[in-house]
Amino acid sequence: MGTSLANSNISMANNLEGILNQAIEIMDRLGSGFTSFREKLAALQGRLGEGRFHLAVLGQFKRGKSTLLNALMGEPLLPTAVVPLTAIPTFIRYDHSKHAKVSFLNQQPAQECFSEDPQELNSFLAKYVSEEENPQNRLRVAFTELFIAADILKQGVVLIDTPGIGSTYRHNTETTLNFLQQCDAALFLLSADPPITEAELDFLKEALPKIGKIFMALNKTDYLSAAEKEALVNFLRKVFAEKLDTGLDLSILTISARQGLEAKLSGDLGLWENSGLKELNDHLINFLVAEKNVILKAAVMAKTSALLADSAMQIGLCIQSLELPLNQLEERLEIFKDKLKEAETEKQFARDILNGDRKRLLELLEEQAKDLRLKAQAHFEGIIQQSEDNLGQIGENEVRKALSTSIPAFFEHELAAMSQLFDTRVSGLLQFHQYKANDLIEAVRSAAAEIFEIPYHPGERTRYFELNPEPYWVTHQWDDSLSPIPPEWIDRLLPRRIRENRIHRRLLRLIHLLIQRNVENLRWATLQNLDNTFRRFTVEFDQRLQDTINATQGAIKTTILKRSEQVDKISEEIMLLKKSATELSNLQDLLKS
Ligand SMILES: Nc1nc2c(ncn2[C@@H]2O[C@H](COP(=O)(O)OP(=O)(O)O)[C@@H](O)[C@H]2O)c(=O)[nH]1
Ligand SMILES: [Mg+2]
Repeated sequence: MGTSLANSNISMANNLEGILNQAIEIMDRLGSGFTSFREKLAALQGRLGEGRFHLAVLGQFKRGKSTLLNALMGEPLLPTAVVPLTAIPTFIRYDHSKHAKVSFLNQQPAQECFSEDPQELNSFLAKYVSEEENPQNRLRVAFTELFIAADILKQGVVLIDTPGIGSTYRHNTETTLNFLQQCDAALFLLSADPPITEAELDFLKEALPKIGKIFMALNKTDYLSAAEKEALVNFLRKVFAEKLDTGLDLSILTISARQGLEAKLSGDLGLWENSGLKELNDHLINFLVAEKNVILKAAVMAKTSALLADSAMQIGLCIQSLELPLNQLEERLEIFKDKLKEAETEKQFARDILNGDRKRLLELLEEQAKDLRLKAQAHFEGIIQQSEDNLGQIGENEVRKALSTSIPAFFEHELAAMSQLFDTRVSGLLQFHQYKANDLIEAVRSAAAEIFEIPYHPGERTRYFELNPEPYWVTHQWDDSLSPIPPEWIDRLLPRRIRENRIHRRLLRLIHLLIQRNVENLRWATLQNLDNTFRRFTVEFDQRLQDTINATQGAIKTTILKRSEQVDKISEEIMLLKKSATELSNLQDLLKS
């Protein structure tokens, strides 16, 4: 056995992946007491590999979004030149086997199509996403996915073909906005025909404050001269500067998605560059992904560092347990157990406060639901009133139609407001509880360090708990089942005033029913969300505390068992532990540099 502890024979890696690899190797060597560290380090390794980046492509119908995405993938997989169903996004993800998948709003199982032929996948998707083949989304599609091993997706980029903005239904815009908030960046596509519309400007006004990063590209420049391109870009810049008074980056890439796709299909590098897609691809994607990776790396690094510190402490404990006289060791173990009992009481106390907070949030939810019922009542009664004013009488079917179109818009908006309110409240609360939880865990660790006289490394204090790691598409089905009905025969026989009263009462009952159902939908969804979040938090906290306790107690107990072994075996063990401790501390230094 070598004795030079300082010159560890491991060649030090200088990147995070390398540090993680070596740390895992060290844990492997240390054996059974360190498997939980090994698992966590391996999980971090996995996370580093799959940090996804969500880029949404936005723009009005026919700007060339699907063509552009096809060009970036290098194959005509997405249907183009179709009237799109504006409520359905397509997520494009990396996968070795090329296929498309359709998920539905109801419980119906997802449909998949595996094929190497782009045309086949294209036709499969067209069946679900085009107005022609799936009028008014009769098939109840929620979203579609495309899986392909395209280079651009390799680094974890997820491309999203979004519903066209500025469409007939206002609530689609709302849905898009809610969704965008969780994307990493957006590419807004314009084209010459006409360069920009009111609807697009309105959308941008609302979207800009919500999206972290937005890039502009002018598409279909293949039929423009250089002078025309320049004039258009200048015009757009001027419009943006005037109408969108934000600190918007006004650079606008000029591209031709059609040429880009041609170039990819024929392998014509010159055309690829000319089409502007090379620049878009390289600059936008590489730059953004690099930036995201920096953030992800920082988070993984902080967690790695905390794990290394934890394992170093555990090694210290193992060494102490081998070196201290047995009776002293057992005495200290008893003292530590008392500390753990205190921690258990503290934990219970924290749990009670958490439950109280949860209960108050649920009460708030009930209040919100009550207010929403009243608000909805006023809103929809207003619609009846307006219709009566316009027609001079009650047109039952007109009112039903008006209600049916305004329901999704109204509730989509309320859903966004409600989510925002609860997100803010929940994250504020959990931040506080996170802080308490960290304190408690640190108390256990520092008690262990003190009692067993080992160096104390404070653990990571940043947030462990993360809300919403993936953007989700809001796929609520609002109940607007209001098909026109024939008036009841009896209505016709009644005098006008009585007839109108009957219809009025019928409409009020209908409103009442619809409000009950839709508010209940919303209340239920929020309740589930709250419950899940709190449950996850509690489970995660318990796990961390238990891990900390197990690490400490477990290390000592397993080491005590080893003390019955022969003296030279014990000293070999101590040697291994000390060597590993040095290696870990070197890795720590590397992480910090
Ligand atoms: N000339 C020209 N036409 C394009 C270009 N990109 C898309 N188009 C055409 O514009 C139409 C709409 O494209 P599509 O990708 O379906 O637009 P989307 O509705 O925004 O997804 C199709 O007929 C495309 O062929 C381009 O760069 N140049
Ligand atoms: Mg499209």
